[in-house]
Amino acid sequence: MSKTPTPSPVDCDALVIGAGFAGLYAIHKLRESNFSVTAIESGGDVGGTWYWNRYPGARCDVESISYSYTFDPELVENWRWSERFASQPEILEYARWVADELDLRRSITFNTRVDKAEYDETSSTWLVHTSDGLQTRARFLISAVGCLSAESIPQFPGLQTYSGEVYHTGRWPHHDVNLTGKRVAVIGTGSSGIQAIPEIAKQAAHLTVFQRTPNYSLPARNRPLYADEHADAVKNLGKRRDRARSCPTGIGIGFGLNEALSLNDMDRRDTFDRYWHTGGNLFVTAFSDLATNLTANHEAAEYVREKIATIVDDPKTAQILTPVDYPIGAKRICVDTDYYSTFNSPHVDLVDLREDPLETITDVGIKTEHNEFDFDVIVFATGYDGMTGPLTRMDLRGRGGLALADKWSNGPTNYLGVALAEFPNMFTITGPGSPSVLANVIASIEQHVEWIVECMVYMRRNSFHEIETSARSEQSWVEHVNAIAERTLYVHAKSWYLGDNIEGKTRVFMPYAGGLNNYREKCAEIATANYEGFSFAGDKKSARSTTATTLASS
Ligand code: N01
Repeated sequence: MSKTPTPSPVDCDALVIGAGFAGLYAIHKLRESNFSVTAIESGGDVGGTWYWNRYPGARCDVESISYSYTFDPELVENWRWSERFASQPEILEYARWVADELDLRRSITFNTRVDKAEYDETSSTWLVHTSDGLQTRARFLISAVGCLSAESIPQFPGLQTYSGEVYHTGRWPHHDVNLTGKRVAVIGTGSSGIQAIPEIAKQAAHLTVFQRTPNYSLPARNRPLYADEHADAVKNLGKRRDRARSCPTGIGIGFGLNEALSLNDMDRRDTFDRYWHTGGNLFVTAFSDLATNLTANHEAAEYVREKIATIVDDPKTAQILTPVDYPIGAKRICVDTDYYSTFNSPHVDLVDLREDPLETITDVGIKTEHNEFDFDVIVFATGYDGMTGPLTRMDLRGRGGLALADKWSNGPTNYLGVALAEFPNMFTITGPGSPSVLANVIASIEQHVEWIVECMVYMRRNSFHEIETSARSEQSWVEHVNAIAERTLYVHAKSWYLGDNIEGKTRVFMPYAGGLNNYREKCAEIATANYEGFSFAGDKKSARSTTATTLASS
């Protein structure tokens, strides 16, 4: 990387922001296609979300065999997962191993943040300013910052006065956190809280959980991964990849064929029983219509509500833990090990913030409307400024100095979730508007990286030096994304998918809910049509300027 303040022409073809799973594959694919690449990573190592999320109990809710790269058979063969659902340390180890196997580290600058990146219209390049005081000029800016890397701690009054230990699940310290014998508070009962609470309860002298919205959680039923499962995954990689690519979830398993109400009560219950006992989040795919039909969804929700009532001893606690006012799966479904039963322990209490709202953090703990609590430790499991936060927290500036945060003040306009008007030569891996978090994110990443690099190869072949989408293409795509979301039950809950968890954030459904398979096809069609909806500039002076007017109707 150059150390001159305004280097010219370019220091690298592509600057990749982030060295998590998206960044690692982007580096590899770009190098394989003979593009020079530099990656900037704020963490001290690769792994992204799995580098930062070290809270007790952190674990993936996608099965490890599916939560793996598929682009290289040798990687599949030579890495052996130990459990059905991998723990954070093992996933981090996997990311490190991949980085070493593919010799990726030499392209990455660690412990460095991208503070600002500005598009230089005269040279069609990005000038990227990093926290080490350096500047790098790149033809392409590729964001691989993930959807859930901008942690959020709500600005509770008194937060600064608290004298005890404070942790956020998404920024858990790298040193051992000893909770033994301590009075611990956990605020938040999303996926992170639900995983952390049973583990924290094992250590703490007393644990108090502050819950605003109860969540539906399904048992993981984690277990060792058997040798024959690994062998099968290696042997059938091609078939698995084809299946994953042709289904909405990106894991090769689609929704059940039957509609929930087409079965009688007993058969429907048998099906739910089967999924419940198998474990994992596929419960919400048991029937074809659980994500779209409120009546069908009600049956699944009732089933889980009954389970909560049977697991939790105290009826009042069970009632507080039971979600009643939104459909199952409308917020991201949680997967747990012993979550509900943890509340049967005498040293674990639950505070219902809907009945007893949190008023302030005090110097020694938390004050609610009706109670005061002293704590040695407060754990914020309060989530993230999802999807847009990781991008808007950097000072990204497109044409004419347009700030991304301003462009997105009314929601994240985008084309295909991968490109933005006024931000030429910039690609967003798993950006808002793409399936990302609604599918197996590794499959989403692979599809995006391959599409982006193919597009760059196309540009090189045609001597184009600039690609940009248009406001019309964005509008057409965003309308399409919204229309699909409206047909689902996602819009029936308050969630980070809609930005509800961040004060002042415009409420827009951000991911693409039409399925990774359909999305993949759409992206491929657009590429085949010479990148319909994009315009190019370059030596051949044959820039196309087309719009994606057909998308909304397709
Ligand atoms: O965050 P969340 P998360 N006062 O936003 C509460 C992925 N993930 O870190 O629901 C009081 O889901 C908030 O309450 P409410 C996964 O995609 C995956 O848990 O807004 N409470 C909620 O209970 C997941 O969806 C894995 O009413 C407040 C909690 O904090 C995503 O990350 C593991 C509050 C936040 O829940 C985010 O999960 C972990 C306030 N002011 C995460 N503000 C796996 O793979 C927020 N809350 C398993």
